[in-house]
Amino acid sequence: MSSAATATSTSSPFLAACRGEEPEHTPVWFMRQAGRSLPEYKEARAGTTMLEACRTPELVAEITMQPVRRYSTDAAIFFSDIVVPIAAIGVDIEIVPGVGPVVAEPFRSDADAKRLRNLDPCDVGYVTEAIGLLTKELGNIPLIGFAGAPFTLASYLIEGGPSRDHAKTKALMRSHPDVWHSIASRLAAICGEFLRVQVEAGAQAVQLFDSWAGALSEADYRRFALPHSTAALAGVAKSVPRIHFGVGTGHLLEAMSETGAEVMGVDFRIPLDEAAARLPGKTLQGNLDPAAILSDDEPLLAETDEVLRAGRAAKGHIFNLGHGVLPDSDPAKLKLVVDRVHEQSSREASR
Ligand code: 1CP
Repeated sequence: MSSAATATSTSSPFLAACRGEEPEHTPVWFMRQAGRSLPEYKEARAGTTMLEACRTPELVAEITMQPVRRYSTDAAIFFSDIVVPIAAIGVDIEIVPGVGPVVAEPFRSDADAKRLRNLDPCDVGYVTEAIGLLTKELGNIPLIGFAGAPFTLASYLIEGGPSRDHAKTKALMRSHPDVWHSIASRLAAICGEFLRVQVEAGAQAVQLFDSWAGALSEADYRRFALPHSTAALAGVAKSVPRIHFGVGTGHLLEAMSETGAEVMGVDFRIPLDEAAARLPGKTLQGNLDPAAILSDDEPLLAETDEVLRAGRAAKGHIFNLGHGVLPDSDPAKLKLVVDRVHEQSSREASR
């Protein structure tokens, strides 16, 4: 690591909290802060498909910077998508506006599993290039790289697109566990490599999104998802802090933290003090209900304060939403939350 990178990491509240150290204020960033609700994002993206945008380094850098400039968040999240590495190895997958990822030929068999070849860093040279641009522009603000976890990615590949019940995925796991493990272990290798590429280019933390793992029972999670998520995160073990997050995963917190992630993301359904009691010594990230951003200022600020209060039970707390920013969110409300978190937690620290 260069001396510049070392100096950056020692002065970042986000990285201090990841390590369970006392930051000067509670760090805050928002999942899906880039894009979606920002008018400057819509302007920058106009006329470019999502995947084209992800392959254009200058545009990626610009969109990644937009929320940092507007909100003064303590971290940036790299503008990309969980399907980028899958498309990069030649799988025919598109991001359809208003729908999400759609796969031309859904995965069903062992022959399909073999379509998942290893990712070569050259396949995603635009990622390395974009992160190079960003580390210059971000200065003291750390960049979070990310990947989708094998279960969540496999669900898109097997269902063919977004799914509410993940029924085909669950049927394949049960009926053909060998095919399942073949698909998921190949995805783990791809995710691990994708995370490594981002870290080598300059990302100072990573987040593994297992957005849909909450659809599994704990027993199924342990059998079908945990080993593959653990393998994906092992790709960057000991180099940077690793955050792990899923939606509706209250019943899986302990199991998900067995992946070895240093930071556990908690969705809005579980109070942070309850999560802290179940995960002693872990830094927690979360967990304001994204819908709270759509409410009036008074209830929004009261809920923000409550998340800060509950977060004090954890070894370290990174303020975030309990899932991604909703598209109708008013950027002014997100700014209000960032300012409140900084103000309240600096006051607390100076007491
Ligand atoms: O802040 C950011 O927006 C950063 C970039 C980012 C991230 C972290 C995008 C851009 N996508 C993601 C991760 C992602 N993508 C996840 C994990 C996080 C989560 O749970 O929200 C998932 C599940 C996806 C898959 C995906 N991509 C969906 C969800 C579909 C479903 O199953 O319901 C959608 C709608 C996309 C497209 C997408 N990704 C990102 C953007 C800005 C968009 C919209 C594309 C557009 O504007 O056309």
